[in-house]
Amino acid sequence: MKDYTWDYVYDKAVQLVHEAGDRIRSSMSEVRKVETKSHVNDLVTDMDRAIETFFAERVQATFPTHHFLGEEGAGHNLDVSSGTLWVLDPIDGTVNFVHQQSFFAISLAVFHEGTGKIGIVYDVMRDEIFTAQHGKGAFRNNEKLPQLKSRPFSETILSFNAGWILKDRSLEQLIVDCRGVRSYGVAALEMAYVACGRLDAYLSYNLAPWDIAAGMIILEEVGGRYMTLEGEELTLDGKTTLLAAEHGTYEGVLDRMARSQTY
Ligand code: 2AM
Ligand code: CA
Ligand code: CA
Ligand code: CA
Repeated sequence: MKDYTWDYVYDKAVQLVHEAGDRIRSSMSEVRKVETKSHVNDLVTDMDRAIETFFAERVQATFPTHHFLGEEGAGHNLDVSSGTLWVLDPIDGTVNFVHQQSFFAISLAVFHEGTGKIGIVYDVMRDEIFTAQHGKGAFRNNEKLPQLKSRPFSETILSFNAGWILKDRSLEQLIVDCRGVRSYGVAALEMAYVACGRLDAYLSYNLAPWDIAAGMIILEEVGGRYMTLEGEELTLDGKTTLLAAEHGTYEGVLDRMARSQTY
């Protein structure tokens, strides 16, 4: 078994993400094969699968002892807490990829014995990359991101899927009290946006490990918080709700949700 420094693994991971991004950009004009998965709005394309295969093969060739988990089928029974595990969402925001040809991301995380070591979220069409290495800070296009600062709730921008308002009335007070609500439909990038201060909080109800793994590692490095909406720790062993936010906004969101009436 070979030992690698984390700087080496990080450089390789960033290189693979850029290479995958180039592949996607250079075939944007090709017609995609689009299929549905769990329901009509849950899409997958041949590109999602091709990018996952690209990563799986390259990781296996470069780091034969590492494990690999991807949304489109690779290693779904793997455990985050043992060994070194790469967690990939080849295209986060597939609906945006198909309908808008923009606002989608590659999300890649590397865990070692349960600790998040590397997080990368790459906005392919904007060529904007968010990266973090455990204990070494988070970066946007290689520029270090500052620690998050609180702002009055009346000045916050929140992000969540509009459809959830129909299911959870406790979101109403948030909409009344914040400055604005956005809905991007790309969870990994929305977490990165919280980390760089473009958003103050991101809420979601149904996310998988590959949606949130990289964003968690990036947020950690700027002092952001992430928990389930029920206030429990994220475990990365299945579908979860999520509240990712700057500390002050985090409390502000939970207070308002607790005070509001729910069906
Ligand atoms: P995806 O594009 O990789 O599927 C908005 O839909 C966000 O929620 C996206 O980040 C999307 O990731 C994620 N998501 C998780 N589960 C989903 C599902 N079953 N259907 C659609 N989006 C899902
Ligand atoms: Ca998907
Ligand atoms: Ca996703
Ligand atoms: Ca995906």
